[in-house]
Amino acid sequence: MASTLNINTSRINADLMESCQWGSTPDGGMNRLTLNDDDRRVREWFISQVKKYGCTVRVDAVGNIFATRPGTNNDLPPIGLGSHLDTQPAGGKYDGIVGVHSALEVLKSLHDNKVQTYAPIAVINWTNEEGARFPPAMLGSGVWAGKFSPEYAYERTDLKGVKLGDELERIGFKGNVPASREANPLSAHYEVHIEQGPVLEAENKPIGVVTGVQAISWFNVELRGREQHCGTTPMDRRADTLLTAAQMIVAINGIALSIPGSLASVAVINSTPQSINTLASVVQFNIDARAKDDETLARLEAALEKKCHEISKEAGVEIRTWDRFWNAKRTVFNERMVGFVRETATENGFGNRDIQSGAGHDSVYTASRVPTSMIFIRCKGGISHNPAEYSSSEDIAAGAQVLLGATLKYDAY
Ligand code: HGY
Ligand code: MN
Ligand code: MN
Ligand code: MN
Repeated sequence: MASTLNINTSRINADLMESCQWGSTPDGGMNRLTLNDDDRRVREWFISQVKKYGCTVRVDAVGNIFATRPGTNNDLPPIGLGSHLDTQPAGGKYDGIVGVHSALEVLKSLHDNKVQTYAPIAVINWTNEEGARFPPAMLGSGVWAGKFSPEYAYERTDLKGVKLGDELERIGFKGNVPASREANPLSAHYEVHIEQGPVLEAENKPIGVVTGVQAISWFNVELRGREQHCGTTPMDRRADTLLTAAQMIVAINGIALSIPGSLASVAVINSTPQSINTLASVVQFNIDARAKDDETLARLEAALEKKCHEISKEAGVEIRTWDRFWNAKRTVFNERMVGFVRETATENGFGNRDIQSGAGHDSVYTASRVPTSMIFIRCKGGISHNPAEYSSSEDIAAGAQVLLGATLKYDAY
């Protein structure tokens, strides 16, 4: 039976629009890169909010923020309700942000109704989920889970050579609490997130019961040729580095199309010396490779590497770097946690559509340590990582309502 406790629809939507003032773009989207001044402002706003609702706040050594509301038994690790406030450079108002606001709304609803949970509740903002400024993605939750060291995170640099650790210091969010699950234990983790795909909208369902996340790898590739004069180097006697990269990008696309359940994308490319009449000597590009399971991803990775080396040999252009610098294994969420989401969604009349996530989330890393699952809400046209990203205020409310219900079910079991 649906919990009688209801979240406040107008409040969660007003809060979300308020917090999006930092980093909003004229086209209605968001550009709030992790640890920039807009991220600092929204972090400060978030902390002011949670303090008003009885939370103690801890900031860990990589800037993860844990806002903990006491329960009856504070010897228990809190139930984590988290997501991320950083966005893509051409992002939307909902990816990650909906999750933090859903957690915030659950906190406010519990507080307003004087409901004391048995376990404490921790509302969490994870640092650098997007990995857009400082690759790889999900870095803050990855450090918490022990996948990366804080030192590795501090050394990650953006395109201007700025280090993540220096930015944390600059904005005052390099916390004095160790960035570890031992220092910030959780008993479980729930995350609300927009689907970022077309399935729920196509089936006219507001809620998705997320059962897991596909496998992901990111590569850095650097090709080395030599500068050559565009006007004097005969077409049949070139080692054209940029052309070779283009041939690889086409091949990468073709290979992913040929392997069912896999995806591969190249969205970043740089070449030097960027002169109209000099053939490039160095080309660097990234590959985002994903697949429904680890075996398919391994097959995709091997095929990409083999084909690109063949192209390189044929072109006489060296592959100087072929570096898989990040891999997140396929994740299967905790059955019991998924069950509570499914029950709550059904009780509230939101359907109970099981769905696998194509996107990575902080819940991938929390799931490697504690029982975890996610709640998806429908988003318009499945658009995401785009200023036109949109979820309706009703669907945002539905996500928070399911989060509240599932959290109370987990707390009570
Ligand atoms: O890359 C992803 O899937 C996520 O947006 N970090
Ligand atoms: Mn996200
Ligand atoms: Mn994202
Ligand atoms: Mn090689």
